Amino acid sequence: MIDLYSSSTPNGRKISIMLEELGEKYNPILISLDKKEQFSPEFSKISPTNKIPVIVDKESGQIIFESGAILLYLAKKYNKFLNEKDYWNVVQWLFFQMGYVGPMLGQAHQYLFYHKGKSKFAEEKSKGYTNNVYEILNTQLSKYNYLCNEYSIADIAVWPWIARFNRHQINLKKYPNILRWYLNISKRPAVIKGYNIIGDFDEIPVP
Ligand SMILES: N[C@@H](CCC(=O)N[C@@H](CS)C(=O)NCC(=O)O)C(=O)O
Repeated sequence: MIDLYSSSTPNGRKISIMLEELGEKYNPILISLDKKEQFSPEFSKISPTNKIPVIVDKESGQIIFESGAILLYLAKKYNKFLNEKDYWNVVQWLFFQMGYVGPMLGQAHQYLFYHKGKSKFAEEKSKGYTNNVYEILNTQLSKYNYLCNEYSIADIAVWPWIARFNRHQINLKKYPNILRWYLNISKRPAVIKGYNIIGDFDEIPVP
């Protein structure tokens, strides 16, 4: 049994979607970011960064924070969504998500959505990075159905971020390859279920 400490955010949803895809039993535990529960002394013991998501694998005793590391751990443990022949391809796109997609789109949430109008400079910069993220993904998805041939942890890492396209001021119809990929993944039963496991209920956005 795995305990999943999480919330209804893109990084949190990656892991509930992965666990649903694996069909493994797990115990979802809400860490309310609104109530600042990420800073509680108990949660700090398993999350040195005071961020969700975190898993505790009761079977192995392993505790892991950082969603990319959690996805890798689960993929290795259950031998799924990280095909040996595409291993490094998947890992590089996973790292691209962790190092660029997440940070840049996370900033877009701040500058283009929550705090719009506060800094023209930050908004312009953020729009530039956001468009760049979408361009890169659209080009990659013009070559493959999924980011790396088959559905993998790279797709599971990126998809919940693209589900926030409205916050990025992005018209997904302008990125036809991302649109096809997004709608295709949106139909997966594990994605539909994993999207709303913990925290606020939210419809999967339809472009
Ligand atoms: N790189 C980390 C980022 C985790 C992260 O930023 N989590 C956010 C929610 S998506 C969080 O816990 N924020 C609370 C805070 O910053 O106080 C990961 O991918 O796990």
